[in-house]
Amino acid sequence: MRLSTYFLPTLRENPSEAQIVSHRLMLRAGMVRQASAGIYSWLPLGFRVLKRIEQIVREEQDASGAQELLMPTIQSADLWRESGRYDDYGKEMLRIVDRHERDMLYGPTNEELITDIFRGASKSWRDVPRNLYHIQWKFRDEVRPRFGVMRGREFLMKDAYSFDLTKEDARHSYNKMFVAYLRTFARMGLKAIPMQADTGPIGGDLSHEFIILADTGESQVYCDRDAIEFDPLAEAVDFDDRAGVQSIVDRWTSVYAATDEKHDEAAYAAIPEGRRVSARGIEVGHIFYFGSKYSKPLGAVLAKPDGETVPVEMGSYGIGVSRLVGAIIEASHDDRGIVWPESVAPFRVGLVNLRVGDAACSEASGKIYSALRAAGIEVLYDDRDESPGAKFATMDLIGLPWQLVVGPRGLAQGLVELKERRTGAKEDLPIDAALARFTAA
Ligand code: 5CA
Repeated sequence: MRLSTYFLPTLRENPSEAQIVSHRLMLRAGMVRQASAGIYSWLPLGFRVLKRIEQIVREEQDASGAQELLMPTIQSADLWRESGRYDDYGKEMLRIVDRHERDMLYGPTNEELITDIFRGASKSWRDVPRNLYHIQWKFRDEVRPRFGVMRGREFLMKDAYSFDLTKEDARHSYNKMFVAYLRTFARMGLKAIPMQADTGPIGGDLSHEFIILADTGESQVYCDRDAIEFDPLAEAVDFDDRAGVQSIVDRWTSVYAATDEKHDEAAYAAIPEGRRVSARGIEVGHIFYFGSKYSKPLGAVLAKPDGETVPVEMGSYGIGVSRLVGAIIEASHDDRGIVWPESVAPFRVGLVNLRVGDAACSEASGKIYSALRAAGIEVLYDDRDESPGAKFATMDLIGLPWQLVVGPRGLAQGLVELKERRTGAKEDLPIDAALARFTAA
């Protein structure tokens, strides 16, 4: 992509409405634009990041055995009347009346709709286990939408729903999501800690929030420092191995970690003092086991092998896909801007032509640009006629992992500069060697 033609409305000044760094940087880097309170348009740069995050979420859901489908954003109120949540959900639900005076709503979550889909198609123990998920926009009319995409009214969520015959099977489904979540967040460069949590309007009695520690987080959380040290990607996971999956969950849950609502002072005090962490946290995912809370009222039952029918055992599992964009920035930025982990970066390389009027610089830059593109490397080429200072500032602000700088002085010796955004480390390299850093297998 050539920056001269790219829609990247960056801002020099800090927007006054943004209170936290991720919101400031997302606005300054031209990633999003507010459409109305808590509702955002995703501009090209932000949309790229959102798609990359979504793809990691999808890959890990699929690897765990979940199956993707797509449910609508608009739902009928009747289903929510069946479960009893239509009145309970209160003002957070956006209620809509269609032209035939039918009550509709913009989905804040999908337990009812997925249970309706399942009950129509599944009748016996042979039809489970299933885990169905989608990645779809939600609407919650939050009283105080704030912090940009972190607490929006419209936001993108991955929500999965598991269906099982027995409590033990349902527990395995829960455990699989638990482990898939650990892997998902680790792949984004985040340290997300599973913490015992309250279940709120979703319900149930077993629940974990996945929390990343950040000063700007909205939740107060407590944990043992050991919880921060595990590496979920250190070993491969066989999701069909019940005992293996359970042992991973056990390892995490044996270490104290809880949100404010579930905090246990005595258990916390028992942690050696040097390992106690009391911090602010951002909730990036939340998983629930709620048994038959929805299947009972909605009549989603399964016939057991002996013919007896029982309500299906369910859990639901959410990830805040759009919130993650902000959360990753909270976890990874510096004074000059965003520092994207490679796995979610909107482009891998920023190519900077320092002197656009110079024939040699433009020719060399053009060649590098073509070579990178031919190798399938995503590159944003700054071919604008701007000062070097402005170009460096833009690249640092938008935070691409690598910058390749082509200037007249280096080029006279056949060299370009490769800079790593995270460390600031710079290296002068012959063009071929610089290209080989990205194209070598
Ligand atoms: N049905 C369940 C699980 S699928 C559910 O809705 N869970 S939730 O309410 O905890 O939401 C799941 C995730 O969505 C949260 O962990 C959070 O990361 C994200 N989320 C929730 N509310 C917002 C919001 N207002 N703005 C951005 N992300 C949000």
